[in-house]
Formats: sequence, C-alpha cells, structure tokens
Amino acid sequence: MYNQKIAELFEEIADMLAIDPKDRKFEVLAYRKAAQTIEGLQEDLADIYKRGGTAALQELPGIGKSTSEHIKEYIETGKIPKYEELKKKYPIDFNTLTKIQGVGAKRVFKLYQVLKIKNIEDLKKAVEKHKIRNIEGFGEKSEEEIGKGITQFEGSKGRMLLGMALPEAESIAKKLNDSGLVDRAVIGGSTRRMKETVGDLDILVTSKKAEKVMDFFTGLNEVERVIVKGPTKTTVLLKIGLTCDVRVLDDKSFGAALQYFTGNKDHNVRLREIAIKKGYKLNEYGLFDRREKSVAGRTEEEVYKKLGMDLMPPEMRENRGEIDLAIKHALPKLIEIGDVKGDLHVHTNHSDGADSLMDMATAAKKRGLEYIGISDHSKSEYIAGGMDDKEFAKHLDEIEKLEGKVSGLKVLKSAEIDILKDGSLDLSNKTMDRMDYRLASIHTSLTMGKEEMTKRVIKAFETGYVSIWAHPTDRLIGERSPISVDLDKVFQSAKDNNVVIEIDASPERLDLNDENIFKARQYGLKFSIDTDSHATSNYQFLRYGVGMARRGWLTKADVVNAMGCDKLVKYFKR
Ligand code: DGT
Ligand code: CA
Ligand code: CA
Ligand code: ZN
Repeated sequence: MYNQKIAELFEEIADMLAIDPKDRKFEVLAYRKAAQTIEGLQEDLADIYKRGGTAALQELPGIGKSTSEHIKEYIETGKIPKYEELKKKYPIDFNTLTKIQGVGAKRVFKLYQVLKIKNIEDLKKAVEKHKIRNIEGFGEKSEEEIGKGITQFEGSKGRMLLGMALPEAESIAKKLNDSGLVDRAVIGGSTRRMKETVGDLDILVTSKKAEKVMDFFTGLNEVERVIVKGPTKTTVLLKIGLTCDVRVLDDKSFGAALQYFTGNKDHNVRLREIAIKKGYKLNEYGLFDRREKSVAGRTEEEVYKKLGMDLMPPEMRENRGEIDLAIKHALPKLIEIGDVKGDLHVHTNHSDGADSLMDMATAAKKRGLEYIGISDHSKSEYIAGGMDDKEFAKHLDEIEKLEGKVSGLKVLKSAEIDILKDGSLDLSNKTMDRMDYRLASIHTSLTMGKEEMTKRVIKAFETGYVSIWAHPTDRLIGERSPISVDLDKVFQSAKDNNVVIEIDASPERLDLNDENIFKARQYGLKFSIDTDSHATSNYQFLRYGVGMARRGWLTKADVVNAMGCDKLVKYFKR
C-alpha cells in the first residue's frame, strides 16, 4: 500500500515549496489537495495505476498531470526526484515539526535558518535553552506555546497496533521479572484485554525495592525518555513511540490494583456501583467495608467473588453484559489458543507469500498445528502473483504431492478467490471443485456503495462455492476504512448458504473485529480464526485472532478450525 507514504511525501513537498523565496502558492495548494485525496482513498494507488496508467490517476479529484507523474515515479522507482531535490535544499523533518502547535511551514524554515533546527529534538533543546524567544517574530509567548505544543504532541502520538504493543510489553515485563528486583511483573490495561490498538502500556509490579525497580525500568534500552519518575508510579516514553506506566504495589492490594488497571473504565465504573450497593468501597487498593477494613484485594478472584461474581477473562471486561453473566454464574468458556488445531488461510510463494509450500508446512507442524489449508490468490490479484485455472491445476497437484511429507500434518487444498465486482468468483467451478474448501474475499473496488456491495457479497455466497468469507470488511486499522456493506443482510445470507466467517488475525487487519463478531454470533454463524500468513513467521499472529474471538465471546464450538481435520473436511463437504 503506497497511499499513506505518497500522501506524506506530497505534504512535505508542499511544506518545502511554501518556504521557497519564489511565490509558489498554486503549486503548494496542488500538492496539498493531492495529498488529501490520497489519504481518503480506499483503493491502492498502485492498483489504479496498473489498471489505467497516469490517465486513471488523473481521474481522481485533485490529482493533476505532475502529481500523477510523481505517483508513477514512486510506484516504479520508490523515489520522487522532485522531493529528493527539495530535501537536499532543506534537510528538515517537516512532517513532525509542522504537527506541533504554533509551528507552521514558514516558522520551520525560520527556525532552520536561524538556529539550524532540523527535528523535534533540536526544537526541544532550543525551547529549554530559551533560544526561541530571541528570534524575530517569535517572542516569549511563542516559545511557551511551542514548548506546550511539544509536550502535547508527544503525549498524543496516537494508538499502536496490539501486534506491536503486546510483544513490547512482554519484553519489558520479562526483563523486570528477570531482574531479581520484583516478586512479579504483569501486564494490565488494554493490552491485557487484547484490544486491537493500545494507547499506553500499563505494567504492575510487586516488590519491596520500589526505587531500585524504577531505576532498573528507566534504564532499560527500550526507554527513550523519562516523563515522571516516582517510587510508586513511573511513566516513560518508549522508543517505539508509546508511553509506558509502571506501578509498584503492595502484595495485599495486588489483585485490586490488577483489576482496576485492567479496566476497562466502564467495566470498573459498573463494578464500583455494585460495590456501593453492597455497602462496600472499591478502589485500586482493595475492597473495603464501612469501617474501612479491607475485605478483599490480594487476588482479582477474591474481589469479584466478594461482589457476588465469577472471575471473568480480561478480554470480556468491556461492560457489554459480562457483569450480569458473572452474577448469574453463566459466563461462557471462551476459546483458547490451544483449541485451534489448524490454520485455513496460508499463502506461499506460489502467489504473494515469501516461503515455499514445504517451509510453510514444516513451520506449521513446528507450531503444533495438525493441518493447514493453502489459500493462494486467484488471477485477478495479479500484483500478488494470483494464479489462473491452468496454474491452479499445477499448484493443486503440488499440494497433493506434499501428502505425508511432513509427518503429523495434513495440508488441505484451497484458494483465496477474489469476489469480482459483479459478485462472481475468479476461478472456474472445475478448479474450485478440486479444493477441500474455498476462501473468498474482496480486494478491488473497495469503495463501492453499500447497496451494490451487499448484493455483490450475497451473490458470491449464493454460488455455493464460498466456504469462508475471508477478512470480511477489508479494513486496515488506522489506514483503510472497512467496506460499506449491510452486515445484517450479509450475515443472514452467510447463515443460509453455510458460509463461515473469518477472523483474520494479522495485526493490521483483525477482521472481523470484536463488535462484529458479537453481531455475527447472534446469527448463529461459525468462525474460522486464521493467520493469513505470508511467511513462516506469521503463524504467531494466531494469538491476536484468538484475542479478538475472546473479545467477541466465542467458544470452541463456534470455531470451525477447533475441529479435527477429518471432521472439518466433512463439514465443508455438506
Ligand atoms: P488505552 O491505554 O487507551 O489503550 O486503554 P486502557 O484501558 O489501558 O486505559 P488507561 O491506560 O487509561 O487506564 C488503565 C486502566 O485504568 C483502565 O483500563 C481502567 C482504569 N482507569 C483509568 N481511568 C479510570 C477512571 O477514570 N475510572 C476508573 N474506574 N478506572 C479508570
Ligand atoms: Ca493503557
Ligand atoms: Ca495507562
Ligand atoms: Zn487477502
């Protein structure tokens, strides 16, 4: 996906042109407009270009002759010469600097001319040394405003994908646990709830050496900068751009604190109301009776128990009805990662995967899977090396030849077949008949209107050839919005046509998301949790998909790839 990158480059070109001594207002405007169009675009520029060249690009609003040329240059060479040229003249991090309150392109240039400020670090130092106030046109007030702007910018760097945040949190918690300074270090917050994106990391520690723990923590090489440091709470900015809170707690209030700092907030608020009704007070230090005597706090379980509830998994704590179920002792037994026996969405180097059939099979076996389904792309995905019927015939032969080569692993024949614009499928029935099951997904014409899109998907389901609807809404978290489709109608059709709904576990997709899983479950649909692996390392994404499934309250019985292989193959044959 080039869109985001190209939009950023255009913004930067505009910034650099804006400070050019010559008046280039119209050019500046043209680049900004182009950037805006591209940012809101759902289709990949590369797809548009491949389809119709620069002429097709110029049909987009705000894209003209020169901007379309630049897009072409970038797609073909990875560079825009005009940008490189300007960048030589102005070696400044415009993108970041202009995001700071009180700093526009003109000021960035002035700061560079007078103080050689190139990036946010330079700017921060200049503010601290009170050098800004002496620049003509700035003054003390501007300096203050910029200082505040920097703090604000750093605090709001946005949310990060769970797939990046969780491994980072685990690595920090492990270092704390291995330090010899703590009794335990555990992850709380949205990371523990497996939320698709994370605002900051929350790590809870019990230790008798609080100050030493904080010294150790702030000294970790993951840490960019300390924001606040104290013996009970320390906050740092991590190099990956996320802040991280570490709290040191008393053993006797650890459970209450873990409960509180796991949240979410709405769940906590509801819990506290229930506590009050029972004559208690609940906070991060424990559950207290009217005489301020602690009645629970050492473990989460005892806190919930005293409130008349069963302990619920962190993924459920979103105040979506879980508290009532916990009171009725009717919580579902959620699916666990160990329940998943196979992966039904796997790519190889026969289309856009990085690794061979054999490597993908061997790696799956190593991960403890009992079966995988190879689901390479169909011909419309030519950029991704999609195969036509003839190529599929050979490809399917090769999968068959794999039989018995990796002991204990079954390899199923499948494909990720494009749902074309008119709802037809991208391969012949004869080819599809050879497969154990078939994934179908949408990769093109993503911006289609809701009604047309709904018809398109339902028509595909009605062919009778769709076993699994893969990455249903096509969103890319923080990058591309979901397709516009009437999920109620589509879910009903999936039910009528025995279509399984995928939970694509790759961290930038997580599609379906938790809320839509919740909805689909109400239609009695079955799910398949798949990694959409494009390399052997991608099998590790499974846990994010399982996290999503748990956030949607799924049990083992809801998930088809929790079945054994023979049973599953029969299931798809129905
Ligand atoms: P995030 O960081 O935005 O991804 O989401 P969380 O859920 O990790 O939120 P965070 O880090 O602000 O706070 C951690 C937990 O602390 C949160 O899940 C619930 C609890 N918490 C935070 N603020 C409040 C509050 O105002 N009231 C209550 N009852 N709990 C709160
Ligand atoms: Ca958090
Ligand atoms: Ca926090
Ligand atoms: Zn796909």
